[in-house]
Amino acid sequence: MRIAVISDTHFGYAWGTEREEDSFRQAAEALREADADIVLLPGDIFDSRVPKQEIMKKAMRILSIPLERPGTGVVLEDTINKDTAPVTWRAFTGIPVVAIHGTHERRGRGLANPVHTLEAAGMLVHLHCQSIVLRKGDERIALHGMSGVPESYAPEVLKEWNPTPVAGAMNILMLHQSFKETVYADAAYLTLDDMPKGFDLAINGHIHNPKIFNDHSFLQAGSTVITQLRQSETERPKGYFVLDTDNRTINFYPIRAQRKLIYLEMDFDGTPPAEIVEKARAKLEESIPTSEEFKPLVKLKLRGSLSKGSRLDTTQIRNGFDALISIDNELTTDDFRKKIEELREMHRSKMSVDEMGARLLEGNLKQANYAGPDAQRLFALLADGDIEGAQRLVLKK
Ligand SMILES: [Mn+2]
Repeated sequence: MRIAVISDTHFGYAWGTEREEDSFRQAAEALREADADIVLLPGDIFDSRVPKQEIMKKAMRILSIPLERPGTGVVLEDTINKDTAPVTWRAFTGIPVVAIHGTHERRGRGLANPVHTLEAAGMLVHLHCQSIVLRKGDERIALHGMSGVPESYAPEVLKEWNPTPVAGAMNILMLHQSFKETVYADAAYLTLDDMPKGFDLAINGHIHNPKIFNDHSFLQAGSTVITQLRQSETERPKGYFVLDTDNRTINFYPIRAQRKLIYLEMDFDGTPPAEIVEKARAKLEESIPTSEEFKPLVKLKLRGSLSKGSRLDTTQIRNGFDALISIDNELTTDDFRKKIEELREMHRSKMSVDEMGARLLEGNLKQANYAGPDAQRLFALLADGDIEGAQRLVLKK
């Protein structure tokens, strides 16, 4: 059997912007072209838990694509922990779609999320701590799904669910969580070692860059659309995977109709704004490809410092290019840097908060060429909330 894994489609991402079609177009290509008997959607199908009806309508049209394709003879054999009644529908007329919901769709207990709604419409099978067994000829695939839960609950929910592999079937576990091996450790509670034993493959949504771990036993499915302009997103184009159960291979298929992402970083050191604008525009000029079908996405990160007392207007950098440019202005001015240094120095010398405040006030008054009363006394009055006393002191001068 061939099983397509199409994750984190984020329907409705960037709605109302120039990129509002991206999520739909890219998922549609994957669903139209994936050569598969079953489609798996490991969560974040939608970008929000209560999508607008316009988004719902577009998503339902696109998720009808597999149902309208010629059937491949996959039938439902069994369900575990799940009512069989809703699983007899048109979800099995074409290529069956089996989904879990993710972090972006999760709602409180008792509330319906959009993946529940699609299941009620007969468009897919939704799993949460549930399993179904599908059969094609004499080949059986057991799909076990745990939808996204808050990270800190994940180990407990998984333990309590305690899924058991089905004998005589290939067993696939679907999740939508962070794992210590795949993200910064403090955002994750699960490790790859927490995966229950006896499963042939775990498929995880949630993390947007695709990757295969542990000798093909753990698949990080990635997303079909760019939602964060990170450097890691430039490593591979967006796409989907197809698992072939005959030879146990997992292949990646890039989506053609997608924007190029260009990630640029530039460093400056006390540079005047006019020079930064000129250099940044030259850099964009050489980096942005021309004659792309879709306007490229550009992330430009500016680091270091501006010349003293100056300000940078980033629209002067961005204007006139045929690309969607987002500028991260991390430039500091020397004045600002000096302030930070001062605060650090005060912190190092273990000054009390009062002392630090008085010292800062003194510095600021001096900088403003203020020849008023003693800053220490003024600060003491302000710290006590004696505004009138402070006013009197200032006006006495
Ligand atoms: Mn996601």
